[in-house]
Formats: sequence, structure tokens, C-alpha cells
Amino acid sequence: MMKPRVLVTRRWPDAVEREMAKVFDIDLNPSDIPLSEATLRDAMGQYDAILPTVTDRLPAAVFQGPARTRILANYGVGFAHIDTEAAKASGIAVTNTPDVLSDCTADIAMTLMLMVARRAGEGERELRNGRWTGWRPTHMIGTKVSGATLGLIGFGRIGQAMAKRAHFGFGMKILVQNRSAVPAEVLARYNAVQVPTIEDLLPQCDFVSLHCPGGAANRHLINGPRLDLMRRGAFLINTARGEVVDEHALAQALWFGAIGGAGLDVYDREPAIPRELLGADNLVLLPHLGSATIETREAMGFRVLDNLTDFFAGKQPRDLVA
Ligand code: 8YV
Repeated sequence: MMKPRVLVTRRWPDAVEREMAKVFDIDLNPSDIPLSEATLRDAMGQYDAILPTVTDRLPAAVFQGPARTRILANYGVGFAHIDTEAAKASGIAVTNTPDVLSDCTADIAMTLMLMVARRAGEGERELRNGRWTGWRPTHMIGTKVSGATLGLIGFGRIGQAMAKRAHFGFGMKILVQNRSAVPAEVLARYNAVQVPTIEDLLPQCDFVSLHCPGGAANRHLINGPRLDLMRRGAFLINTARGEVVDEHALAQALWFGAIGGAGLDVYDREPAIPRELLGADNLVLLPHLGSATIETREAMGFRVLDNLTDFFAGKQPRDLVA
């Protein structure tokens, strides 16, 4: 039997690429240069499966050419870069990789929270630049994380992994805003309280961490008026998707001291970062590292492999999202 033809759009961990090559007729991307929309559109006519990542844009136009592709098995949990309606209309299945990256993404959110509150980025810059003059009682005073109130917007797997760390590790009080009602027993695990709206949540929090999906529905969910609802010394953490935050409004809030600071792992136009953000000292910036550990990146790859194997065996893949 002919092996399905599979296109991997970026370089993946070696162990996964090796394993996939045994099962499928696979084309890898050793140069790791992101594919253009035109290349992806052509690929739809040549491959049975395409394995995209967040750096691939798959709008409706990509689905309008000749179609051989039957599944887009996304490497990553977020899939707002794929027009799933267009995929569905073309009879193309879409899968993602949940669960396996929840811990590491929550770890990065926690890293950002600690770094910005305790001024770790600023401190390191000072030291490396030879500007540290020594210990003093008033040097680089930050904000205490332990025992503070954390607001979580979005309470799926990653939001819950964050609540676990914050509650059990740091004794934080947890408030949750989520589009659907969270079961009482789930909230009880973290002694968390669900509030009806983002407007209810923001004024009550010392830290706000975003764990909702990206895409058009949540574009600029955090905008100027909502940043104004945050406490003056509060911190915003975004490990979800860049488009969820209006970056211009955030820059203004940071520069004018409307909030205490922010920690970002994701950006609206990655890898471009607005200049007005780059200069803000009360901002910690990471280059989309949420899932970037060898354990997780391999697990994500093997999860894609599972989804593909099931799909081509005629079974429903476990992570079907469209
Ligand atoms: C991935 C992520 O690195 O899974 C996601 O949605 O944001 C990251 O963990 C990236 O999206 C891979 O496509």
C-alpha cells in the first residue's frame, strides 16, 4: 500500500522526524524557512497531509486550489492561524496537540509573572551592563507574588495548570473568568472563584494571566478601557496569543504607569515587536517559548503522529478540532 504523502512545514525535533519518516512518505523542511501562502496552496494539491505550525497562515484562499490534502495536523494547541470553516467546507480534517504542552506553557506564564514582579529582566540588564553598585535597602524593589490575587482569563487546560502552580506553590487567591461555567469541583481544586465578566475580574487582581484562545473572536480582548480597569500596580501576563492584547494600548498603559508591568511570550505580528514595547523597562519579553522544552516539543510531535496514524487508519483522531 502507498504511504500517505506528508509535508512537515518546519523543522521538528529529530526523534519525531525520524519516527514519522518510517510511517509516511514525508517531505521535511531542513532549511526551516517558513512557507509562503502560495507554497501552502500548491502543497494542498500534492500532499495527503500537511503539518503546519503557528507560523503558517492558512486563510480561506489557501483552500481554493486543487485539493489532495485530507488533514491538517497542526503542531501546537492553538489553531487560529487555520481557517477551520474553510477547511471543513473543503472536507479537510484539522487536529491539534492539547494536554502535552499545558505544564510547560503554565511554567512560562509563571516565569513571566515572577520575572516582571521581581524585576528580574531589569536586574539582569543592570548587572550585565556593569551598572550594579551593590546591595542597598531600596534597590530595585519589586512586588510580592506569594499570597497575591491572580485573575485567569480562560480556564482550560493551561489556565488550570497555572492555577495549580499559583495556588499550591505560591498561596495565591485565584479568580477565573471563562466563557462557560466551570464545574464547582474544578474551581474547588484551586479554591478558585469564577466571576461573570472580565470587567468584574480586572479591578480585583494583582496579576492577570491570559489563557483564552486567539483568533478574530478574542482580538483585542484586552484593550485600553480594560487596561484602565486594572489596578495601578497590577501586572498583565500573555502566553495565549498576541492578538488578544491591543499592543498599542498596552504600551501606553506601561509608559504612563496605568499598570505596574507586563510579561509577554506572544505578539500580534510575530516576530515583529512594536518599538514602543521594546523600550519599556517594566515589560518582560520572551520569544514565544511557551512549549519550548525538548520533552514537550517531542510530545507534541508524537501527538501529531498519533493523530495522523489514526486518521489514515480510518479512525477518528483524538484531537479532531474541525
Ligand atoms: C507552539 C503554541 O510552540 O501550541 C501552541 O498553540 O503557542 C506553542 O506552544 C506553537 O504554536 C507551535 O505551532
